[in-house]
Amino acid sequence: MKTIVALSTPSGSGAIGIIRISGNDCLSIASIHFPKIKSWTPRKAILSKFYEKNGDILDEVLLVYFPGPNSYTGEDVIEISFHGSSYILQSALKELIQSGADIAKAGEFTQRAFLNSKLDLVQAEAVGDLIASESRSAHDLAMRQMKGSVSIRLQELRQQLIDFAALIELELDFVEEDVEFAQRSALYKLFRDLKTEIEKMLNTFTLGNAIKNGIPLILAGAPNAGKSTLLNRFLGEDRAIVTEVAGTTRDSIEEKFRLGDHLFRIVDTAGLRISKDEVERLGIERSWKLMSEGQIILFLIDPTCCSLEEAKILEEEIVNRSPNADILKILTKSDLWGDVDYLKHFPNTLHTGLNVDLKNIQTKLSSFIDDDQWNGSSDVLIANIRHAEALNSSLTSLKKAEDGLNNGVSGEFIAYELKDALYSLGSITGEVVADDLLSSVFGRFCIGK
Ligand SMILES: Nc1nc2c(ncn2[C@@H]2O[C@H](COP(=O)(O)OP(=O)(O)OP(=O)(O)O)[C@@H](O)[C@H]2O)c(=O)[nH]1
Ligand SMILES: [Mg+2]
Repeated sequence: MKTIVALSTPSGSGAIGIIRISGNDCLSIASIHFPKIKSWTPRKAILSKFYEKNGDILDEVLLVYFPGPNSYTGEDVIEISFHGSSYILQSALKELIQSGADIAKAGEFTQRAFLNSKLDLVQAEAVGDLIASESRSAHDLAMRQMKGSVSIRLQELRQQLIDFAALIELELDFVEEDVEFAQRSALYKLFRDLKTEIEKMLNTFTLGNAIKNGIPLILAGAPNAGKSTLLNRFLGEDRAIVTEVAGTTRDSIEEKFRLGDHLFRIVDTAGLRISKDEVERLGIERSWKLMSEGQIILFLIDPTCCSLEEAKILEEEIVNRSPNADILKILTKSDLWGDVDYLKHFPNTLHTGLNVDLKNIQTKLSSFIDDDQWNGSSDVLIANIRHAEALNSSLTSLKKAEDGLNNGVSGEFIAYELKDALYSLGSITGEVVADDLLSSVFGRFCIGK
């Protein structure tokens, strides 16, 4: 394989910038630019000057040599810490390319690590997730996947299927003798167990995905309820326009913010009412759609202008249209309440108002996650859509095989479906790899990773 080179730190200037080289010719290429290094001691920081081909000194650097296979990629790797000037880094890259290295493609270092069995595909993807993590929980999730908890569980599932598939194949070889190596009752049990296990893993996807990409929160309620005000308070900036005009927000506004250990994706929406205004109507349609997809809806009610009856009607409609969402009611503008009679109809409801601390709402939001599988013993959390899709297709194959068994179809058919299920499970960790899989997985990485 060609030796590759890339800048592994962000581009632009910084205190240092690290260039990474990997491949068989790593040492011979580097030696051109470090003629003074006589002994490349492995895994020891070496201080040396980087020479351009014309003999000029470009920089004084610190470098580390990791001979393969004990390196990130499994190949010979050299990491060079330059002073972080974009001129120095671009010049060094140009020099190394002229000396024979190829510029690395996105994710190519990690792809090589995968090809050299340094990590499996789930772990490689976890490296990408770790780099992208924006909260403690997303970081923890990536670390768990890197440790291989998902991979180990998948390996166990696959092994059980492989053992059975082998027995069924054996039967096919002896079809004339009409022998049954794979006991049908055990096969039923295996299907049941595997299906339960895979369904359990799939059920963790909503949570895993929310932890990775942000827990979706939808701000909903009548116009003027104080939705945009609350959005701005969460973000700590004047992101959305706030006015006393009902119907200020038209288009939805989405932002991320971190609260405690978790990342949230909050969406401010157009206030819900019957409107003749075309733009506002479209905004309201969008609000309903978002709510039907949302996981947690913050339903804001302003008791000073929304009658009890109106509030109840709106609540009912929200519940009907978003049956799967958690709905958190919040009464707003507590500083204006005075003696509002209907507060007793909303006991223990959270509230906001001028100068009211958001602590209670924040605690409640965190509890949606903390009480869930996150803190539980479930080590295996699916957070990647690719993994969820593969689990789904293995489940479909297992169900087909089970139906086939019920209907007394031939061993050949069952063997075929088992192979399909095995293929889908194997594609998650990369034990079986379709042509376009690697480029789609590693293409999402940044260059130099
Ligand atoms: N006194 C008081 N006024 C508030 C409070 N929260 C919001 N307001 C005011 O209520 C009005 C409406 O607030 P917004 O945040 O724009 O309400 P909204 O729900 O986004 O309204 P639409 O975008 O029209 O749907 C503004 O004049 C705010 O200043 C509060 O806690 N106390
Ligand atoms: Mg608004």
